Amino acid sequence: MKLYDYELSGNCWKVRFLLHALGLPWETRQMNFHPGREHKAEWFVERLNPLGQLPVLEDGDFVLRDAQAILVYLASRYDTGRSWYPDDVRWRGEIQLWLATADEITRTASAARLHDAFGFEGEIEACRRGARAVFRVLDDHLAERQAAGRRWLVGEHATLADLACFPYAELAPEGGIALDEFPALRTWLRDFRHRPGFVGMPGMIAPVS
Ligand SMILES: N[C@@H](CCC(=O)N[C@@H](CS)C(=O)NCC(=O)O)C(=O)O
Repeated sequence: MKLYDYELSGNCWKVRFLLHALGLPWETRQMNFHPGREHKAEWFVERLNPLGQLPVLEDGDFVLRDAQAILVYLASRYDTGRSWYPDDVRWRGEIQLWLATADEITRTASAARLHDAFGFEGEIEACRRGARAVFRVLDDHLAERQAAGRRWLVGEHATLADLACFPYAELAPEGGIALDEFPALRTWLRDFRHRPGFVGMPGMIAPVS
């Protein structure tokens, strides 16, 4: 398996996390995302992702783009314990909802981070506003769950829903989005960081166990 990867990308991080969690061997093709913009190179766009985005996974001759799609594929194919993407159809429906939410977090919080930390252009205030709106939805949901004694977005244990939403919520302060007004979200982030087997990202302070 080969992952077209960028170390500082939250979407690549979630895929690396699952590859580690499932104990799968893989090789990495480090892409010069910044400043090289290698994800927009002709060879990459023509052969791997017409959208010019990371991550992309190759599993033999199977090529898949989009972090959420890759998570579903890896969990469905390789998670023999059916833990990350449980078979229960209602849970799957709910997980799908949070996978779509993760994309909304990328569109807003990740764009704000790219603006602040990488100097990308963009409507920074609109991105921050959008991120706060989606974090409000997450925080309200998690507050209800926590009041009922549950820690995770869906079901009884961490699933792809949590993994998909985690990275760009964790990295939101790098885009100038403070998380003080989202206490349930911050509790959930802490709980996820402290799960056994947590895999961090370069530059991140390791969780104290
Ligand atoms: N829906 C896609 C979004 C991927 C995405 O936005 N990737 C970023 C890196 S984290 C990227 O390649 N951005 C460059 C661009 O959109 O032009 C996914 O989840 O994989």
